[in-house]
Amino acid sequence: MSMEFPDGFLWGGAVAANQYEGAYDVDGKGLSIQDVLPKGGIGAPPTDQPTPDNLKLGGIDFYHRYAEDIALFAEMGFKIFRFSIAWSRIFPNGDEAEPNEAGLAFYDRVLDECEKHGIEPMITISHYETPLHLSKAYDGWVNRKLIGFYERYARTLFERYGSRVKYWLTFNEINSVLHAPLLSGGIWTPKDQLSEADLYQAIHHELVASASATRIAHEINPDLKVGCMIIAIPVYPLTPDPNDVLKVMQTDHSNLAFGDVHVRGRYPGFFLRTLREKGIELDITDADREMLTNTVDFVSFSYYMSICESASGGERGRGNIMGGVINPTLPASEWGWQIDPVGLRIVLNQFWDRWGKPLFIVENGLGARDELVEVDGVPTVVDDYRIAYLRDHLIQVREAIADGVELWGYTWWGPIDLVSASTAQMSKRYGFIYVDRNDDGTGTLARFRKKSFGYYQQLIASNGACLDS
Ligand code: BGP
Repeated sequence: MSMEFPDGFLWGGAVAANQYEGAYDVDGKGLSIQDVLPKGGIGAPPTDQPTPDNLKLGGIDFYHRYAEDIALFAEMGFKIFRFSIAWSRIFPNGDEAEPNEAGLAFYDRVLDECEKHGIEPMITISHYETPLHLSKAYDGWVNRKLIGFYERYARTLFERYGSRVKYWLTFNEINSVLHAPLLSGGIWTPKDQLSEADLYQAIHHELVASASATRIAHEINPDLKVGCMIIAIPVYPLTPDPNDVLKVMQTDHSNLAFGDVHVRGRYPGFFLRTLREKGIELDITDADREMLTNTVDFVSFSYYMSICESASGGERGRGNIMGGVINPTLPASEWGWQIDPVGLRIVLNQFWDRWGKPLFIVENGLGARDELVEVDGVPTVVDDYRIAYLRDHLIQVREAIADGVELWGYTWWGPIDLVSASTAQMSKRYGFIYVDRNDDGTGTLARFRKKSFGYYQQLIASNGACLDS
């Protein structure tokens, strides 16, 4: 059965400032937490200063090559381009009263290029790049003051770009703070020393800030569409044992709580139970409660994999931020992320059934090693594996649309190769565009179209119809 993607479906790609802009200290930019991660990966403790082995400092130099790169996105036919703003370009320390004009001007130039090519922008306000000063001096989102700094930053962006940018995301993968407190919550206290009370307080502050940004956006321009952004990860029981199913429900709850608050404007009962059982009394003011009622216009999410859960343990996967028990029925990428196209249809239905809000897939993709070869004298990558991944997932997306899910668009993660968030490698590539940069930092930064470039171009041009050919 073939079912169409809706007219106006927003096809495109997604990136994050800290993984591709480079120019980490240019035009008044302050340091972000990303700049001091050793080698740029997550897991190891941060260092005092940026070190040259951190590939994120140079990224793929989008800061200077944005016009060329956006032209390549336009050649693929992008309708939308999701990018994040580096908070520390706008407020270098995060707690200044006035923004850095040179930083704001850079994103004006990016938006000019998008407009030139008729590409709709989507901005992530905070994507794993808390200004370092906010992290070190305030312990990031543990501190209530972060709400005010974030509000000032968000207001600055809405006022400056609100007439040109309709789609906004408040925090990238907000539920990841449970697993990666520094990356996601800018929390400087090492994870093993962080109390659960402080972690949950930080979560509360982020949720209030997210709702506040939604309120400010709508006040400045009621047509703006503000969404939350969560990691979508279907959880399957390892066996039909009801205890495994219960474990699935509990894991689901800890992920879905974030969407629940954004959509319903209050904490779900199961979340309050968790706090009670942990003996945590959150500092929630009446004004906070009121603020949370500013709910989102849509729900966006990243989707890379599913996991299993079991009440009696089981072998846990490696490489993904959420952990989870390995599913014996699924293949995995070289980095251990289990590939599950049907899972995408399942979460689309789950979210639509649960929240009844329009959905947006803002990340999906395959990290793989690529080999640059010459075909007819032109350097390229024959990435049939990436094409298969894309096609298999979009077939399931189309099924979900046929199931009745309202879906606004799909942005592939990393349409141009960039530095991996979790491992800081260049060699974990997602792009339709190859970038000549290696894990040791060498390379010319030249861009080459991969085979998947042409495939995505056809997909967009046919509004998904070429999935059948
Ligand atoms: C998501 C992040 C992205 C991104 C992607 C792929 O969790 O929002 O920033 O990088 O995962 O992950 P990685 O780069 O680690 O392969």
